[in-house]
Amino acid sequence: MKEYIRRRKKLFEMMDDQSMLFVFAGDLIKKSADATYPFEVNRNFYYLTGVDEPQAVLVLNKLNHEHQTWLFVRDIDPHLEKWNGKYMTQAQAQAISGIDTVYYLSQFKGLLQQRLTRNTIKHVYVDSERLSESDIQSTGEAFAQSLRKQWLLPVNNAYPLIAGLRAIKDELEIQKLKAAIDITNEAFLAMLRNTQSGKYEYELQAEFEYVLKKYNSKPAFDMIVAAGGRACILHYIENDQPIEADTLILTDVGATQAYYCADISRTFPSDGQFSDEQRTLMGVVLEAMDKVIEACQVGVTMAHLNRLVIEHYQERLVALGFIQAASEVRDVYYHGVSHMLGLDTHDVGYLDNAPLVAGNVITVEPGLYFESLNLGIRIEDNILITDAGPVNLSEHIIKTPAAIENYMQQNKPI
Ligand SMILES: [Mn+2]
Repeated sequence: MKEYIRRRKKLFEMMDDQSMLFVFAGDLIKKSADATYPFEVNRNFYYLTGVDEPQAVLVLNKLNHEHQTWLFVRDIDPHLEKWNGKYMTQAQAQAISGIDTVYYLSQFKGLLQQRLTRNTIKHVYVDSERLSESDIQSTGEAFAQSLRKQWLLPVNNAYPLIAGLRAIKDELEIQKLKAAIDITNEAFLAMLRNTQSGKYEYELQAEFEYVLKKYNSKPAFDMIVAAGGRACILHYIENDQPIEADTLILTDVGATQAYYCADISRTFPSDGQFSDEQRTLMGVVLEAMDKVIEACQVGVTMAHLNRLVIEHYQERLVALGFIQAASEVRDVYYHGVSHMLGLDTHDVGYLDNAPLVAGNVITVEPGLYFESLNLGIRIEDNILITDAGPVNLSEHIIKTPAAIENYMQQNKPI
């Protein structure tokens, strides 16, 4: 709760005086007939409140340099509660978010009108990431429009301000990320123990998801279990093919903890043993990885990190004879090496060519994809940037051929 208060305070400090800022939790989305998709809270809203409740609205008021915070939650509907479960009460919302003034949504329009007619508000910020689809306004853009038209107010986008804050993780966020990574590790090992050629890719997926469910965790994204040449498709998520003998299996997986996402890739052999060629290429990727992680220092850009991978591949792959010319690297490595990580797997807050700062958490995920050799390798760790250098949050998840072979030999499927 203290963290949410601290985050809102930082946001207040970025707002102009005589302004209001709106962030919407978002709403349930219809699936079919009377079914909806599971609710996914706007992560900006969650970041600022800790509240995970459809239709809720956060309003920051900055008036004469004073900070006033409002939170709106759904009016209790005893009939719908019998069907869909209890709504969050004002007291619960208060306890989670640390916001003293919690209203019901039915009071939203009246309070807004009251405040705006006093003519003291000069600026409005609206988070355009996800605006409410509820009956406050038919769409969020309509809400912003009505503020412009009806009240002649300049409306700024709050999204970049919040994204900027989210880019720098606080202690609680690091804890959640570590917890997500630990669950991912356990679930990854469950996959390893159950790996055998002849099985289907989705059988490994089932092992992974079973462990997540035991922790009441959810996958951070559609997981990838790609054996053989299918690993060359970067976002292969069908996972529906049988695993061939003596092939590599590329897995790109992540658990969540309170919405914080792990994003881990590991590559391992279908029958517990790497071939010489597979081992050599694994080595090339792991060397790239070490170079990049070492370079994860304050002030460095992601573009620079990616150049390190490409230069390493140019040198090593030519020397080893896997490619003839340095220019061919782009045929076997065709994605970036890093992205931000946090409440979203591809997290917000990184501006192109911006230098990394302390508190950023990024992935390091070099890969190599040789369709001609029927294999793809990706290895991915999650790195915290600090003033004292990189901290590899997923260092304990085994990744070298020796460690993986050892584990698989000692934990063969029954
Ligand atoms: Mn990733």
